[in-house]
Amino acid sequence: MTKNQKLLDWVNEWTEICQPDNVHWCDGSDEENQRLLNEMIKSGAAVKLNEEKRPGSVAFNSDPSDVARVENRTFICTTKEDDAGPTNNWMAPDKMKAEMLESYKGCMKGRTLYVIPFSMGPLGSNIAKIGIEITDSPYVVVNMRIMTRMGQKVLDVLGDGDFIPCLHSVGAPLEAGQKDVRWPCASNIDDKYISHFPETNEIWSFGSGYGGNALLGKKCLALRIASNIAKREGWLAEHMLIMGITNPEGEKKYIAAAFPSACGKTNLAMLIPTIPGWKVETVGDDIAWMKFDEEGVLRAINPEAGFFGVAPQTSMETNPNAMHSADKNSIFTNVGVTPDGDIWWEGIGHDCPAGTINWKNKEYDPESGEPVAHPNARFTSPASQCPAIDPAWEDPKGVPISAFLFGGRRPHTVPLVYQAFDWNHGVFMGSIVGSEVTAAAIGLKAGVRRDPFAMLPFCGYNMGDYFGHWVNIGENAPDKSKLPLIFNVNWFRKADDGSWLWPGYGDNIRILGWIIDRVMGKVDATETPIGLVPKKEDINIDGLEGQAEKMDELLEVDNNAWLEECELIAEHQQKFGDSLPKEVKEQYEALKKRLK
Ligand code: O2Y
Ligand code: MN
Repeated sequence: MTKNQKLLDWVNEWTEICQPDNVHWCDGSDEENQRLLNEMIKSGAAVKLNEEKRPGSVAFNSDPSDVARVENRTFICTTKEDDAGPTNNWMAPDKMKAEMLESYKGCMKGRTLYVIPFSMGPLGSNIAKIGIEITDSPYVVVNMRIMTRMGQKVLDVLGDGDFIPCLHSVGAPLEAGQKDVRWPCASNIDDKYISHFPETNEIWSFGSGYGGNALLGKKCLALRIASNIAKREGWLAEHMLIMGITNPEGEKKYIAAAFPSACGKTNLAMLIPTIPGWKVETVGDDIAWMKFDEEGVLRAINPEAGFFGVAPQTSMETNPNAMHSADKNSIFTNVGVTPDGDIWWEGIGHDCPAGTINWKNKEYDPESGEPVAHPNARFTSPASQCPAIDPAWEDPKGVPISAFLFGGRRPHTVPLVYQAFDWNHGVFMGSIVGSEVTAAAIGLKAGVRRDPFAMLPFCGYNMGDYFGHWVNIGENAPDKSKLPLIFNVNWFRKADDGSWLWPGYGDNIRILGWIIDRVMGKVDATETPIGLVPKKEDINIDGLEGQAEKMDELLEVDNNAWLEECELIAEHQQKFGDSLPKEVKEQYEALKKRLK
C-alpha cells in the first residue's frame, strides 16, 4: 500500500463522491489479474478463449454505442480559451468540473472503485511519469496491466512523491439488486466527457469504457497532458512510433515516425524487411517521449508497455509480429469469437468459420453484409511478446533518435520520400501532414484532411503554440549538429490509372534504407523546391519487378501541383491565426518562392 497522504486523501475524496460499494487498491499481481478475469468471465462480460489456441486470453464486446475515442466529447479545459487553441474543444476548468461533479455523485453505486497506480515509461526512468487511475471498470484494470507498468511496485517508487490523478467512471451506477449489463457505459453521447485540465495536470473521464477514453495513461496522459508538461519543460511528447533499423553492415539507427490514423503505423513499427541483411526492431508503435541527454542527443522512450492495436486487416501477411504479440495473454475487444474459442476478424487471412459469434454477440451471417469484427476492434498485448521487440525498449535512458518521419495517404502530388532542408523546414513539413479522403469515407468534404504531426486529436494545448514549441526545440538544442534529420514519406502515391506506385509493407525498408544512408552521410540527394529527393539509383529496388519504370513518377515533384497544394496549405495555416509561428509562415513563403 502507500503512505502518500496526497494520494490517500484524493482516493478518499472520490470514494465519498462516487459512493462505490468497495474500494480495491490494485497490486498488479497475477492472482489479482486472474481473479478479475474470472469474475468478468463468470458475469458474462468476457469470454475465455481456448487455452490451447490463445492461452491466457479473453474477448470482450463493447456496447455498440461505445466503440472508439469520442473526439467531440474530448475537452481541453484551460482558464483562457486561447490556450486550448482552435483545434480543441474548450471549456473553462471550473465550469467543466462543476458540470462533471454532478455526474460523478453516486456514479459508482453497486460497483468497486479500483485504484490503479501506473508508470508511463520504465519504472524509475527520469523520463517516466507516475499516474494513478481511479476507475469502476475491471476491464480498464486488466487492460492497464498490459498497457502500463502497474501495481504495488509503482507505489513503492512513488513514495510520497507527486502523481498525475486520472479519474474514470463508466457512468452506470447500479441500484440495489439491479443486474449489470455486459458493457456498462453512459447511454447518451452528451453524458460522456473526456476532460483534461493541463494547468493542474488532471484527467476526468466519464461515461465511456472504451480504449483511449478509459485507459487514461495512453492518449490522455501520455499525449494530451504530457504535451503540456513537455512544452513547459522543453521536451517532446509525440504521437510517434519508435523503431531501430540495422543495415547489412551492422550499423544501427533509431527513428521516430508520425502518421495519421489508418496509415499503417503499427505495421511500420513491426516491419519485416524484404531485402537481405536488414533488421527492424520495435521500441513502440504509438507514442514517444523524447529529451536531450547530457551529450545533446535526443533520446526517446516508449511510455507504454503494450500494444492496443487495430485488429481488422492484421494478418500473418500484413504484420506477423503483431499477430505473434497477440498469441497469448491478450485481451480482444469487439472481434469475432469462433466456435473453437479463437478470434476472427476481417482480413485475418482465412475464411470466417461457421458459427462464429460477431462483435454484436450474434451468430455470423454471411448474407447480412455486417462485419464480424467492428472496424475499430482491438487487441491488447504485452510489448514484451513482440518477436521483434528491441533489446533497448525498456532502457530508462531511451534510444538515440537519428531521424523523424512524417507521412500520410497522398495518392497525388507528394513524392515517395523527401528530406527537409533544415529543422524549421521539417517543422513546416510536420505542420502540413495530412491524408487525402474521399467524401464517402468520412461523410465530410473530400480533400486533404490535415493532421499536423498526427497530433490533431492529441495536442493538449494550442496547436500553433505547439508548432512554436517544435521551433524552440531546434533553436535551443544543446548541439544542433545532433538534431535528428526530418523526412516525409508517402507510401500511397498512385498512378493515373489508380494503381499503387509503391508496394509498401516490408518493401518500405528500401526507403528506410535511403533515410539511414542520408543520416550516415552515405548518399547525395537532389535539391527540389519542396526538399531533398533521392537519386533514383540510391533506392534499392532489386527484385521488384516493374518497379524501375515507376520510380520517376514516384519521385516526381510537379511544381504546378505543389502550387495548388500551397493554396490548401494557406487555408490550413489560416486556422491558427496569430499563434502560427513566424518561422512556419516563413517556410510557407519560401516554398512558394522556390516553386515559382
Ligand atoms: O479508439 C480508441 O479508443 C483507440 S485509438 C488508438 C489506439 C491505439 C493507438 N492509436 C490510437 C489512435 O487513435 O491514434
Ligand atoms: Mn495512435
